[in-house]
Parts: sequence; structure tokens; C-alpha cells
Amino acid sequence: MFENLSSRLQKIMRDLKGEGRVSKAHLNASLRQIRIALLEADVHFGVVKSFISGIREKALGQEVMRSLTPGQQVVKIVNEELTRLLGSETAELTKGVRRPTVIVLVGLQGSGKTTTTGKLARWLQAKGRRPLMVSTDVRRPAAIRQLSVVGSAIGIEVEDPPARDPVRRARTARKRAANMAFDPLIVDTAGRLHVDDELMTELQEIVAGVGAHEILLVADAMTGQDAVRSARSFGDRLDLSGVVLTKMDGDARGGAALSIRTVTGKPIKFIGTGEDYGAFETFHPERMAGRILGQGDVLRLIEKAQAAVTPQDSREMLQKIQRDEFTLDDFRAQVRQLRKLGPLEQVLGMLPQGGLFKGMGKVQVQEKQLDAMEAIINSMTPLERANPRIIKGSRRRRIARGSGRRVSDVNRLLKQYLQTRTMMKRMKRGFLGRSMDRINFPV
Ligand SMILES: Nc1nc2c(ncn2[C@@H]2O[C@H](COP(=O)(O)OP(=O)(O)OP(=O)(O)O)[C@@H](O)[C@H]2O)c(=O)[nH]1
Ligand SMILES: [Mg+2]
Repeated sequence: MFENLSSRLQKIMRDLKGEGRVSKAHLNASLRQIRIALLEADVHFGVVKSFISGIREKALGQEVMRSLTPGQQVVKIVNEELTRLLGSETAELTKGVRRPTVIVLVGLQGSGKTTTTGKLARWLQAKGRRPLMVSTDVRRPAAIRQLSVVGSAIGIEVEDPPARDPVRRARTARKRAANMAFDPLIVDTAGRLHVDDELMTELQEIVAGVGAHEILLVADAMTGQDAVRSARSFGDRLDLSGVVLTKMDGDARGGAALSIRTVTGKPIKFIGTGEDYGAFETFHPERMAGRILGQGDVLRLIEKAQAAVTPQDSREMLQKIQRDEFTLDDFRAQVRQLRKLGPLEQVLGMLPQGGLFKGMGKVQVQEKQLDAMEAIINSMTPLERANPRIIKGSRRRRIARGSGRRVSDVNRLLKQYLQTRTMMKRMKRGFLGRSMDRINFPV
């Protein structure tokens, strides 16, 4: 995410931290570099200006420069200011007093409203809710069907009333939700290439007619300042309660994410990180700042791992690590789990750079390699998987033949297995015993 911005900021921070003393000239030079990096990431110029002056003021004001670790203090300030820019607190969804809570998604054409309707419904269902979805997009003939396809893909009910009027469709769905105990109701709306009066009037009527509790603007992060401008125009006509930034997995430079809160005053509540319905996350400003500054988002990784792994699995794995009984069978199970976490590049991007995970962000693990790893382990006998030590020359040749790989591939796999084992032992010593919120990774 925001690779270019992220690597530039990380370099600036590294330089600062490396300095025993930070001169005023060095601070100014660093701030200048930060300013350029932000502007090139398409962050709104006014936002950049106040961001930089905020950092300068704090860095000069708190006796920071005369402290023992001025570089680190400045890095901390940058982190805090970045978090503030992104919204400080995690913004929750509003809950209606009477059921169902009604959530209306609005946004420009192609920003991801229909996909996000499905993602949000799935996310809420996983939290134990019973969502119902309805499309009010009567303009495009295929739009209503598109939402039904989404509904059957994720197994969530879609209301499709016969009415062709957007407001009536939304109201009918609301009645059905109230009668059948669905909650919340998520309303998908039509998009336009540009904000126009007709659309705004239609959206205002839907919002008022259905009694929306939450109006979320869906904006495409890849469109940078255009997304911010459209957010402003939507905000002029509708009482937006928050923003969903989609396509954060693409080559979005960061401009939208870093500007939208300040410019519109609306919090980012969720982000979309892929076309898959599971590629959807609550937006946590602090964690996002950490990701951008290369401190990783270990909490998100743990969340993803918890969703993919049953508590029993992880308990067993922990016991195995503790007893040092991590076998090749377990290694294979891990390889399989790794896939469930999503594209590897994203997974590795969440790890903090440096420290314990030094170099791991750069490891280019490809999905094909995972296939090869599984094939090789599958060619081993149960005895070999349980006792990797017995896998010597002739066994290695047989396993290579059986899996259609080279002996060097088998050697590499065994080496990876041993490295994983060593790393797990290190992790066990390092932090597994501590409570999660006290994990402090070296930056
Ligand atoms: N990579 C990526 N693609 C996304 C994301 N969200 C949506 N898309 C894609 O964006 C395209 C448009 O998504 P839709 O959900 O149809 O957009 P919409 O806002 O409903 O479009 P209209 O109904 O035409 O206004 C689709 O190809 C989606 O798969 C995301 O977070 N990441
Ligand atoms: Mg749509």
C-alpha cells in the first residue's frame, strides 16, 4: 500500500533516527523531503502545509532538539501527526435506535458501491448480524441483477421488489427487513460519472424516504484528489457519516487517504483492498500510519490469522512450538494456512520492516513456490514428515522424483523448514508469552 510514499518516508525517518543530534538545518531538510514526498503522493497541498508546520512546531517546541534522542522524538511526532491526519480514532458504524439500521452507500460510477455493499454485508454477518441488501440502481438494466449475483456469491439475502422507483424499492426492503428481523439494511445506489443535480436529488429522496442512519461515501482511492473533490460535492448535498476508500490494493499513491479526512471532515470507516468479498477492513488510523512508516500492522495480521485458523489449531501449534515438536506436517499445514491469509505480498507488507522480521518484506514468495512446497512434502512418507532428520541423500532423491522436482528444491524446502522452526523458537522466547497489546516491535 502506498509503496512509493512509504519507502520515501521510511528513508527520511531512518536518516533522522541515525543522527545523534539533529540540527535545525537537518530538521528543515527532512521536512522539505517529507513535503515533496506527500505532494508527489497527490496529498492536498493545504493538508501538506498544515501537516509540515504541525511537525515543525512540535519538534521545535518541546525541547525535542536538545533531548538525548532528538531523531527518535521527531519520528514519534511524525507518526502522531500522520495518525491525526488519518483521523486519530477508529470510527464505528452508527446503530439505529429502531431496527433495522439503514446504511446507504453512495458514490461516483465505478467507485465500488455494489462490491462494497456485498463486502460490508459479509463483514457484518461475520459479526453475527443478519443483513439484507437492496439495489436502487434502476438506471442501468444490469445493476439490479449484479447485486443479486453478489448476494448468491456470498450467501446473503437480496430484496428485489417489483417497483422500478428507487425510493419505493428502498422502503419495501426496509419493511421486509423490519418484518423478518433482518438488520441492517444496506442500500446500494446508482452512480454517475460526475456529481450532478439529478443524482443528488435522487439520493436525497432515498435517504429521506428510507430513513438512513448511515450514509457512506464509497470513493476510489486510486483517483487521488478527484476522490477528495467528489467527497466534498457529495458532502455538500448529503449528511455523509463516513467514507469507504476502495482499491487501496491498487497503485493508489496515498493522496486520497491522507487528505479526505481533513478536507471533508468525514472519517474513513473502511477500506477495500481487493476484488474479493473478503478484501475489506475496518480503518484504523494508528495502524495505517504504522504501515506507511514501515512499523507494520501486526494486529491486522493477527486478526487475519485468527479468522483463518481455528482456536484449536492455534493452541495445538503453540503447544508444539513450546515442546519443540514442529514437524513437516505442521509446516505443510502452515503453508496451507498462509494461502488463506490472502495474497502473500499483502501479508508480508503488514510485517514491520527490520528487527525480528528483517528482510522478510523483501522475500519474494510466489504462490507457485507454495505449490512446489506442498508437492514436495506430499511426496514424503508419514515417518519422514514426523522425523525430518532421517531425510538423507537417497530419500531426498526419491522425494524429488516423486514430486517432479529437483533435489536442490528438496534441499531448499528442508532448509526453509529449519529456518521456520528456528524463527518460531525465537518468537516463543520473544513475545508469545506476553499479552498481545504489550508487543512492542523494534522500528
Ligand atoms: N482491486 C479492487 N477492485 C475493486 C475494489 N472494490 C471494487 N472493485 C472493482 O471495481 C469495479 C467497479 O465496482 P462496482 O462495485 O461495480 O462499482 P459501482 O460503484 O457499483 O459502479 P456503478 O454501479 O456502475 O456506479 C469492479 O470491477 C470491482 O471488482 C477494491 O477494493 N479493489
Ligand atoms: Mg453498482
